[in-house]
Amino acid sequence: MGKDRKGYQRTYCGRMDHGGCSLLVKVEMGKVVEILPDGEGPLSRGYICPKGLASKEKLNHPERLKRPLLRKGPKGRPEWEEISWDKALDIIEERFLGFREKFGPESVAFCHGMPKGLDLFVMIRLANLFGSPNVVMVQDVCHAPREIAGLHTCGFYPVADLKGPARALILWGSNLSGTNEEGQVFRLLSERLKEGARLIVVDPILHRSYKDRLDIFLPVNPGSDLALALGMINVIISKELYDKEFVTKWCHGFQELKEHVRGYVPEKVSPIVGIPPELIQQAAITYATTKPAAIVWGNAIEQIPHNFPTIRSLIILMAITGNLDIAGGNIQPGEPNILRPGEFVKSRLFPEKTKKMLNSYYGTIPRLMTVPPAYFRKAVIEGKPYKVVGAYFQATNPLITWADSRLTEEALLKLDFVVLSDVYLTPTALYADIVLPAATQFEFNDIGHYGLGHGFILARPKLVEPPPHCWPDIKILNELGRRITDPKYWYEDYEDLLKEILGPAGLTLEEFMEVGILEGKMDYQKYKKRGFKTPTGKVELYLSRAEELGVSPLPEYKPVVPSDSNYQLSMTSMKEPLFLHSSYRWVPSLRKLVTYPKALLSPKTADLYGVKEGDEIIIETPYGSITHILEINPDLKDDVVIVKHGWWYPEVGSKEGYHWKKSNINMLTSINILGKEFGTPNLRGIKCKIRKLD
Ligand SMILES: Nc1nc2c(c(=O)[nH]1)N[C@H]1C(S)=C(S)[C@@H](COP(=O)(O)OP(=O)(O)OC[C@H]3O[C@@H](n4cnc5c(=O)[nH]c(N)nc54)[C@H](O)[C@@H]3O)O[C@H]1N2
Ligand SMILES: Nc1nc2c(c(=O)[nH]1)N[C@H]1C(S)=C(S)[C@@H](COP(=O)(O)OP(=O)(O)OC[C@H]3O[C@@H](n4cnc5c(=O)[nH]c(N)nc54)[C@H](O)[C@@H]3O)O[C@H]1N2
Ligand code: SF4
Ligand SMILES: [Mo]
Repeated sequence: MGKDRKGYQRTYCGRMDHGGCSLLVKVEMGKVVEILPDGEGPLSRGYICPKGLASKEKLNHPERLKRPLLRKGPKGRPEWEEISWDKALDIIEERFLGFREKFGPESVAFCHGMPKGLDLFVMIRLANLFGSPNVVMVQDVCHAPREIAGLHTCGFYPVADLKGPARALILWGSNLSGTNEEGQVFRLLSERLKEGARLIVVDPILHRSYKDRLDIFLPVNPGSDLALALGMINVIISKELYDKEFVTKWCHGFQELKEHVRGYVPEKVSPIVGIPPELIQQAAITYATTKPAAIVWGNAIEQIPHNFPTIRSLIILMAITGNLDIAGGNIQPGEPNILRPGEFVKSRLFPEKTKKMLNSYYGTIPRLMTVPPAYFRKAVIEGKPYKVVGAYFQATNPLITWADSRLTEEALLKLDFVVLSDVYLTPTALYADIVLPAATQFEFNDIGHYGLGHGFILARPKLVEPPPHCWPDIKILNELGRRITDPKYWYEDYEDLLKEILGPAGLTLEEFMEVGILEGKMDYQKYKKRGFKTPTGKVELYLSRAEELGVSPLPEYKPVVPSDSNYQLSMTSMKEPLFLHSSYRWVPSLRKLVTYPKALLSPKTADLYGVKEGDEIIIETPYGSITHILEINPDLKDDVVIVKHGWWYPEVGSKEGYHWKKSNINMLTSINILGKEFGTPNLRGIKCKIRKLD
């Protein structure tokens, strides 16, 4: 990477979504003054979004956190005293070691939001060395279901090969143009479409970016994707469109599957999913007969309690059509030759971890490596299965982002001691005892995409100094590690942690920052040599270990939410394309583009409820109510409300608690129904009603 184009330096975008676009950054007088797209970016090829362009505004924001803060008033109130780093670390050390002594190491939880950089893995290392099995993460609604359902079904996590020669693509509950989900920058999908690949969209809404390039739109009822997939499997098998050779040689339980899906003919599935049977047939035929084809999947398939069978049904589609592990299908990218995450986090020093994790008491599925937030809060509030009294939150805003914000508030109030690191004071930070000011993208050397299964890691070099008292999370954790765990696993200089990872590649940190990207070797159809990594060595259409895992061997559709005549609409969510979750509503140029939280309705549904574009509407579920501004969208299915996720109001100020309840979608969600496998609550397809605010 290094210097390029007359004083611009190259880096990869980070901490604005999963990251991946290459940026050219101009630094003057120690400040980032300009960011441009980089035409030579291997993933983005000249693409950049407004978030990437605006990322420099975070650095010099007047209200950025600049000093460690110690609580002086009651929780929820912004009453603080500025303290030194030494004092902050002394207090954290004393409290965490005190808890370990009194209640055991598991009484301290380490909580992380969306993975942003190497800090997540350093946090897991700290938790392991401290002896706490409880790293709490949003993985219950984000990626763990896909990865682990993949491991149990075909032995790997199958991601769409957008660099390959796909001739058909299904965007299944993924808004790639707005989210660049799974590190798949939208530019790659656009290139495949330009080459003539066919496009099928499965989503209650048809976003503008796909309209001109679309072949088939399946406007699915929120939460019913499993029924749709089973209907498509039925069509593919009954019309004998499956890949007979692959199925015979490499699939376990095809006969059982064939019998099982007889019950899911398109006519029967149609009223559940709200799509005409002919369209289900047409989509199934297109996908099965246009090879290679890839499914690009998003959060919608996993933010539901029945995510395990839903994801399995999609992997079954990939398998029976012969699209698994082929170029242009759904693949397992090879990883670059770097230190493996398990070694980096020192998991071998904590062999009893999985047995001790809070979720193991609820019988979640093996291989889930982080604790679902639902079980963490139950432990804090009820003391079951054991007490959790301390927590360290890093790069997360759970009061807004975890399902059931009321329960999160209760847990935050109940915890004896809360530490939180962020770049800005958030609603959650108002409940912390100590707030730590973090350095962020551009201000320290970081590695992007490590351990995410995307087949590459990206260099994010330090380009400017952070404000004098802001520390990179990696440095904070390194210092804490030296104090509360065996110091021999930590360093004088926290950058040695990055060097550990690069060791096997034979690269120094400087060399890696120069190279920019390390990619694994692409190798298809690996199963031909060594089979699939499952108990039967085949893709398990029928799960051979179902009984032992306590799950059904074939994906079965059962409605999750009973119908309720008081709540006739179905609510679901999507991300704001111009913000990351709850982050950056305080970045001026982005906020100018999206001033209010908006909820979407179709014209017909809006008419039915007597509401107009621009009205402030109340959205109510059995769990709570919030308001959003109404936007009417003709491409949204009737009777569905899409509510944008992540809203609070930084401009209102911390004294007013940022009005964090007012428009926060997770005031409308609950953990009363949780999926057994991953402890996932329902975020897609929640019964609700709306009315105009008087
Ligand atoms: N209803 C509903 N709920 C959802 C979702 C949904 O679709 N619907 N989506 C879910 C998903 S997929 C996810 S991943 C989660 C996300 O949940 P979170 O990860 O909790 O959400 P973020 O808003 O990304 O929180 C990140 C915080 O990190 C801070 N931050 C940014 N950079 C840094 C840094 O360098 N260091 C530190 N210490 N902090 C930093 C930001 O300021 C922000 O406050 O939300 C989940 N919740
Ligand atoms: N701009 C931006 N980019 C992001 C993020 C962000 O917050 N903002 N977050 C990052 C993270 S952590 C993640 S996990 C990814 C998520 O990336 P995506 O999965 O693409 O994100 P979402 O917007 O949650 O959902 C995608 C689509 O699902 C549709 N949908 C809603 N309910 C259903 C349903 O029941 N079935 C189907 N089939 N579709 C449904 C929505 O209308 C939306 O178009 O994005 C990453 N990138
Ligand atoms: S799409 Fe994502 S990686 Fe690309 S510039 Fe925008 S925020 Fe950064
Ligand atoms: Mo996510």
